Amino acid sequence: MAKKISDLTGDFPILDQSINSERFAYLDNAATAQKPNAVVDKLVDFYQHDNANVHRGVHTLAERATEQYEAARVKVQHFINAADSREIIFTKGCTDGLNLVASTYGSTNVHEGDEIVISIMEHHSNLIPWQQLAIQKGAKLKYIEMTDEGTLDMEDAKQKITDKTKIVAVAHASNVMGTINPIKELAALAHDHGAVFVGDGAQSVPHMPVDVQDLDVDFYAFSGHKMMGPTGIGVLYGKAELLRNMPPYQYGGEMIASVHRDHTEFADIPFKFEAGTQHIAGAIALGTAIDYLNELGMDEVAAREQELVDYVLPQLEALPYVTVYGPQDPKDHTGVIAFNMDNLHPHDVATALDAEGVAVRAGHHCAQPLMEALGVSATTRASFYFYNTKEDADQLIKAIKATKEFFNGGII
Ligand code: C6P
Repeated sequence: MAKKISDLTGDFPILDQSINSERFAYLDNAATAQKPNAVVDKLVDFYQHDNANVHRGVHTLAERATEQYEAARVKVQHFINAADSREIIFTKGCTDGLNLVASTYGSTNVHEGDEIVISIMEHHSNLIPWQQLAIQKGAKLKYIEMTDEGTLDMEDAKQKITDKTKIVAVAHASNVMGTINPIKELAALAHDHGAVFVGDGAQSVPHMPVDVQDLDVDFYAFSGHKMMGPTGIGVLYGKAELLRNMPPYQYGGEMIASVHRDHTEFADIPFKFEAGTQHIAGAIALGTAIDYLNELGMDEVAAREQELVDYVLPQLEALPYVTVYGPQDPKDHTGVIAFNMDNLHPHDVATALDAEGVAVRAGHHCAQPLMEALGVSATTRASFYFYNTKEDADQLIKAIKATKEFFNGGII
């Protein structure tokens, strides 16, 4: 039977505690999501009953572990609607997946004088690999700027993506402003110019239905831990034809067909890109997180977050001493909201909110060029997931007002 968002009672014991003697509102989901019991239990169950290395043994546990690991790959395939499970590569996380593409596809297809196009709102994980590749190859790195509204400037994208472009790499959703980017349009633009499109799905896959075939992205990376899976496991989706033509990322066990004294034949995809023992339990537990999300339904998950943003964003925008960055219209937003309070450093704000039981993140959010474009050095960021409630939103607003009052000597 499908699970209802209104009935998650007991699934997330971590949320059910007081912090600093206050009710706990966990609003740091963009950094990492909390894990339901089902995911934690799966990890324990695997290690207690089925633990073995995969693809290597013929004994019963090895077969059980392999079966579950490969079943997890198929779950991921269906979750993002990839055409083939061999297009799903297990990685350490989103960062690892993006580095994989830059150092394999990138290093063989980008040459001197070529161009790589990213956006100004990229997380460093989807920026530095391309920046370093451009430096190594003598290629040019170009940035698509954003509008005053905090959305991607598509007119600028049309100018920046040209026949010189080899790779376009953009986040599906910003980890700072919550902006949802039109990556289907960007992928089409890239293809019109013979370039490939790399999507950073770290802040989208956990929060909305994603269909990689419909988006027609060539590569798409995301992390398990932001969608309730364990840390240390992630996914890189790549179109089979591209993956097959790429050199391996790392060399070692598991990724070979045969090894000789002077040469090696590599395994077919996905194994060619999974050298060494992988995070087997992590992949299996990520499969459990996907089961959980499927039971809720990704449309429901997205609708719930929309409901929360509809509720909280106008309240934040109405506070005269608060500046919200990014789209003003809740419908252009994921559950990620960045803001600053007048004359207060975001770290002080986050510390004050913590004292009120509200967990948020403060800093540059690994997006320093974006901070520069916004004209700030840091922001406070509240990020919601489907298990958050209107009470959490109320507590955030109340805590912001209390912080203002505290730093203003009692005057709001
Ligand atoms: N953003 C945040 O608090 P890893 O660390 O590999 O799981 O994910 C990297 C990453 C890549 N792209 C985007 C858009 C991201 O948001 C992140 C991770 C976290 O915003 C940690 S810095």
